[in-house]
Parts: sequence; structure tokens; C-alpha cells
Amino acid sequence: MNQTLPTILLTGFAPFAGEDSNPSWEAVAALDGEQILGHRVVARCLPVEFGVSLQALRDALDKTAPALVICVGQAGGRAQIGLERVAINVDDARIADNAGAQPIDEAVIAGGPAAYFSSLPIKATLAALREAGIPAEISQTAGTFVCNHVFYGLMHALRNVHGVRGGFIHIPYAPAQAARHPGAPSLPPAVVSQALRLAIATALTVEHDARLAAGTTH
Ligand code: PCA
Repeated sequence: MNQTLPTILLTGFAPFAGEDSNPSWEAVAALDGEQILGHRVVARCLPVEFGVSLQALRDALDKTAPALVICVGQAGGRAQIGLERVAINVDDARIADNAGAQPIDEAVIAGGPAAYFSSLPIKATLAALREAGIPAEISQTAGTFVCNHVFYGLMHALRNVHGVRGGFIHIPYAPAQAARHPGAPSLPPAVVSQALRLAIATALTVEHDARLAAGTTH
């Protein structure tokens, strides 16, 4: 029965930058196999490596033919769930990735457009998360590291795929990580998982995004 349900592809990332876990994968893995509004969630963990991460995402897209794709990554230091608005065609790494690569001012996709917008209803999702008591914001940049790389590659892969929405959500540290970065804000993985359920439900049910000021500080 499960096999016949349309798929939602959720991705998280492996740990990076000296961390021993990545809350994006914890939150996403907790939803693997869950059914939401007649869809089945498939969770995949992507490596924090330029190039290889995008290949892994493309393989997952090919294998699962999802009806909706949400990629999730850790943004240590941020205090809220960040609904990313835009992916840019730039790799510009402040630190080396997990394979030691540190591209500077390179294109994600040579000859690709400067940017792609998320096709998730980010404003309606913002409203749904706040309504549920989960701190969230619209983020105007996913950075220029592996998360933006994957986000851009996702939107490029979906550019001609009709009816399949995709986007990226950044999340704060988990509490255990924040304990090692004194003063850094955090959200428990269970709260993040609930935020992802709401983001999925909103993307599946809200056709036209809400009109509401971003009200963001980022
Ligand atoms: N966060 C990084 C890459 C992997 C992750 O979880 C980023 O924001 O680019």
C-alpha cells in the first residue's frame, strides 16, 4: 500500500565543522516513512561536500520521483526556523567542506541563472509555524556554502518539472550543540520535526502563497 503513495523527499545533512551530529538529519530522519496527507515521507542524508551532495540529491530525485522536496540544513547561530527565499549561483566557502574542498566565487551550475526562488509557500508556512508556537522567519539568504549549493541545484533540477515544489529550510543548533557554543540559540529536534510536518502540510494544501510582510532581520 505504502508504495503507491506519492513521495515527499526530505533531506538532511551529515555533521560538519567539527560537530558530532547535524540536527537537520535528526529532524528529517524522525519523519522517514511517516504519512502526511496521503503522501509518504522518504528521508535522505546528504554529505557536506560540494558536488557530491548535489549528485546524491539528483540520485534521490531520480529514485523517488517526489511530489514535493524540502532540503534541510543546520545554520548554527540562528535562533529560528529559516524559510529560505532564494538560492544563488555561487559557491564561496568560508570553511572547507567535509572532503577538504573550499571553492571561492565559483558557479554552482556554470551558465545557470543568477538565482532561483523557492517554490514553497514560505509566507503561508511562516504563518502556520508561528500559529503553532514555533519561532520562524523568512531568510533572504541560504549563504554560499553547501546548503545553498544543494538548494540551487534542487531548484535547477526542478525548473522544468511541473507541479513539484521544492525549497530549503535552515534550522538552529540542537540544544546539545548549543551547550558547546555558549550563548548560541537552539531548538529541540522534535520541534523541528513538527515544523517540517507543518511545512509539508502547507506546501501540499496552499496553492497561492499568503501575502504577509517577511518581517525578518536576516
Ligand atoms: N549546513 C551547512 C551545510 C550543511 C548544513 O547542515 C550550510 O548552511 O551550508
